[in-house]
Amino acid sequence: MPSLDLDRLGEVRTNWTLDEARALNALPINDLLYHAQRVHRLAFDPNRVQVSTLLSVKTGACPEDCAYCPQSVRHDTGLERDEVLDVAAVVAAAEAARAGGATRFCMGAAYRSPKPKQLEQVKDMVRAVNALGLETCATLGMLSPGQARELKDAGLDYYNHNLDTSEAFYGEIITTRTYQDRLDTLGAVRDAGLKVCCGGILGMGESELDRVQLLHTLATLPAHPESVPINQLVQVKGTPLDGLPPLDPLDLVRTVATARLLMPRSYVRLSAGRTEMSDEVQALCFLAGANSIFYGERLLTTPNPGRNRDDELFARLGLTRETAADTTPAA
Ligand code: SAM
Ligand code: DTB
Ligand code: SF4
Repeated sequence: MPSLDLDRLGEVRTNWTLDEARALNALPINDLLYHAQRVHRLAFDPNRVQVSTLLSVKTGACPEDCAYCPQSVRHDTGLERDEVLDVAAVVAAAEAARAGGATRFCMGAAYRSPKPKQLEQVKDMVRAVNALGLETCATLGMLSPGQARELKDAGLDYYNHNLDTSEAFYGEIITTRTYQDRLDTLGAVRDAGLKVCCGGILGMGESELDRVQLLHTLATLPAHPESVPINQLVQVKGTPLDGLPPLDPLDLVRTVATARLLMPRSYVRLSAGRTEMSDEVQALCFLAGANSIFYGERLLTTPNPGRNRDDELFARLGLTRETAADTTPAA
């Protein structure tokens, strides 16, 4: 075990060694949670949580073979293929999200990478959602540097593109694009001046080392992603990963805490999979430094705890939602 300088935790570093990351993840849970919560408090209000709402603007028939995903054309999940939504439908959903209290609206499309016409459609959506005073995020698959710049120019705030797992385990999950393709998209997004939202999925049969390697890769990018979604696999019938043994909830908590320690100023989002989590597990994740969730009835194609359920949870835990005033820079 390398010597870990626990007093230095809280500094933003991109030179973590894998051994340091492994040692953090392996701390006794009380030490891990103590340091994660201590570090969380250096940069954030510990009782405030940012909330985003998702909308699938183009669902299903995706050519990629991601083993977890209900939208892949390779898996028979019974999901209807939908045409791209029109701007009016997107605006209506964004208005409902804003009225419900979300500060960011994330538009997802089941693309390998957007075609020029598809990018124009999303740019129109971004302009319309921005005009409502919401932050915007999009997740459309791989982007070229030029496409990333076009989205930035249209006013997009964040781009979500996940590494999903470690480079070593990645080949077990996706064969139709490489880890390097993902890193290249992340580089294009960063260079365009967009904020980066990048994380992964737990519970796909990966090892603890895979989880730590994923976090280590994220934390040693040239700059930390502003937002790090930690998804728990939502098992969907018809996908190859359906029926895997469930993730140990304490492994989820450890991953959140290690993400908090490695990327002290990033938002760590407790993302997919919350319908399967108890209030107590979610409370431990917030203690471990998670400070963002998806809010609303649906993720992209699968259910999410509804707003009422989450309002009850927040009341039970004494948490409050970030408001637009928290996220809008003072003029
Ligand atoms: N097609 C684009 C892409 O993959 O980049 C954007 C949409 S894709 C659905 C966005 C992310 O959702 C994936 O990278 C994956 O991390 C997550 N995701 C998809 N299906 C999931 C599932 N069943 N459980 C948990 N996360 C999932
Ligand atoms: C992320 O990391 N998780 C979200 C968002 N980014 C796009 C998506 C979760 C999708 C869960 C499966 C579904 O609803 O289709
Ligand atoms: Fe397609 Fe994205 Fe699903 Fe992979 S995760 S199959 S790229 S929609």
